Amino acid sequence: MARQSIGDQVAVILVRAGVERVYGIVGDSLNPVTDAIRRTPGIDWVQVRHEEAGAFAAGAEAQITGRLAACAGSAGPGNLHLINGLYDAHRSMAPVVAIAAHIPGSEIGTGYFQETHPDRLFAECSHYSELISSPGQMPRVLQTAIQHAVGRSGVSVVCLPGDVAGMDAPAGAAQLSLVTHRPAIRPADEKIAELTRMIDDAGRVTLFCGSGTAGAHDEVMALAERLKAPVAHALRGKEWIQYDNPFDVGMSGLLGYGAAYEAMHEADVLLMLGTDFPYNKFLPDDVRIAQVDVRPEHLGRRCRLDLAVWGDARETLRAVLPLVREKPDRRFLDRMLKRHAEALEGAVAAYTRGVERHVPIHPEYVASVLDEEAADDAVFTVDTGMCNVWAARYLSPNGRRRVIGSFSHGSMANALPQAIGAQRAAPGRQVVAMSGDGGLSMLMGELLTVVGQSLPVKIVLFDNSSLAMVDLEMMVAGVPPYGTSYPATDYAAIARAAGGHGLRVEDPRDVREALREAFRHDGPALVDVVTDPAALSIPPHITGEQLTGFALSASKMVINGGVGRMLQLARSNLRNIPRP
Ligand SMILES: Cc1ncc(C[n+]2csc(CCOP(=O)(O)OP(=O)(O)O)c2C)c(N)n1
Ligand SMILES: [Mg+2]
Repeated sequence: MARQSIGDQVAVILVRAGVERVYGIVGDSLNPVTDAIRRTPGIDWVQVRHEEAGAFAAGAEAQITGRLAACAGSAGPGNLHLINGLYDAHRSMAPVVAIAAHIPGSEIGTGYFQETHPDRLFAECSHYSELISSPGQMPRVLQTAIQHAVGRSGVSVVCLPGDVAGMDAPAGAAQLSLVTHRPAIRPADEKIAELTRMIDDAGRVTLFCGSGTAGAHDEVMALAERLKAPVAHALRGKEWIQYDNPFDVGMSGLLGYGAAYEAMHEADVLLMLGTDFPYNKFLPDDVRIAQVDVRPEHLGRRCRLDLAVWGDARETLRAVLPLVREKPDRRFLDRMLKRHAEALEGAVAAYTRGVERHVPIHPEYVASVLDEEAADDAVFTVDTGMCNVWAARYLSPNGRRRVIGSFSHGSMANALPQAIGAQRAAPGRQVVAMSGDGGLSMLMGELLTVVGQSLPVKIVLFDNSSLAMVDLEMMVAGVPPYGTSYPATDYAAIARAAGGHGLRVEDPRDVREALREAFRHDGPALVDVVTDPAALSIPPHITGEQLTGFALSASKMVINGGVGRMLQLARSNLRNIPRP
């Protein structure tokens, strides 16, 4: 057999782990790895303009496919740039392995050119971060990294000095058996029995669902039907739970809407399913709570629990469903469904009047038209900032669409690089980046990646010439907006100059046709919609005490706004309530 270097072995093992591409930027310490990728069938190099974008892209790919994805950076600054994207992937529980190339092993600890300590640097945003200092550590360290990323759903980092990457690998060592999928976790029988008892003993039960209910739509609906339970969700649960849901009472949290808060507070038992929802101010403290999570370390870290259940949401519900007694009384559910519909009617009446004529263009109008025009299986990537609000309120999930954002890490500039990863992973799918102008300009070099690689990503830019989310925070905190505005910029012209299709929209009557044109266009397109920076109404009853500190998260206030097509769903659910 021909000589295999450590770099070759990295490429071969990544292929065996199901990795099809590595996002990054080359550099001398990384050359043995990139050269191996060039020569190894089944794996490609995807060149980006900023390593952070490569990490975001890998995280998005993993979230779309559910499989391991990879990124890489060269020694020192090259891999340092990965860090923010890796944080995001890690906190989104996306399995990603990062190859952080390192200075020559003999120079570590001498203050050498580009020296950092990547194994330390990445410790906080990974399950596993190790330095390979001798060829004998391969392939076990890479295998361990892969299995941490896959098994614990998150990031692993392998720090590989360039000289070691070029050394001969132990013969035949790449022939190893790898774990590439996580098994289902079913709680112990005693826990299932306890959960069943707790539910049976309760009059009113509400379910609160997070991203851990991915793939459990049927089971959640079956349990809600059996218990006549309102079903609330967190932002990350929305795409899995809100559609085809006769029990929907909306979303909890800062961007929440509907009757989620009431349903969770007026229940006897709250069942939290696969959610690590961070804002404990929105959780009740006088209701019995059971929490089901695949990560035991998540259990009870947001609120006091009466029952902690370690397991997958789907497996747990499958085990509990045949055991729990049916509850015939649907009065609580019906009351919450009515409350929900009323709340949505109120929001629509207050916020969407005349938006189709409003200049500057109302962002909520753009989001509602986007929801109508986008494909039924579109992937939306959503920038942190006001786009989160528009996506939460206006994108209608259907079980086939996906919505990816930086929902746990909360980083700006995620949408465009995540769109690159989503489009690479799903070349035939419509991928739409909902970008803020602050977010887009932060990693704007990736426009060149999209154009250069002819990725047909559609960027819908909410161009309000401001960091509007922060404007809002300052307003709520009672301080004057400062450092939040940008000069008007024609991003459509920039997109055209980069070689893409660029459309600038200033008249609301042109929004729909511009989106249609972008979707018809067989290649990358940017629709630069000039939107109103002051689009949000602060609820009038915000008071002094609620406005201190990190005001929005410290209060139970939700940001008000329209609610898109959710109103129709709520109205049709009301029609399902049996007449007395
Ligand atoms: C990397 C990073 N820097 C700063 C912030 C703080 N921050 C949160 S949202 C936001 C404004 C985003 O502006 P833009 O992308 O234009 O969206 P808008 O809110 O205006 O719609 C800022 C500065 C952050 N979350 N991430
Ligand atoms: Mg903005």
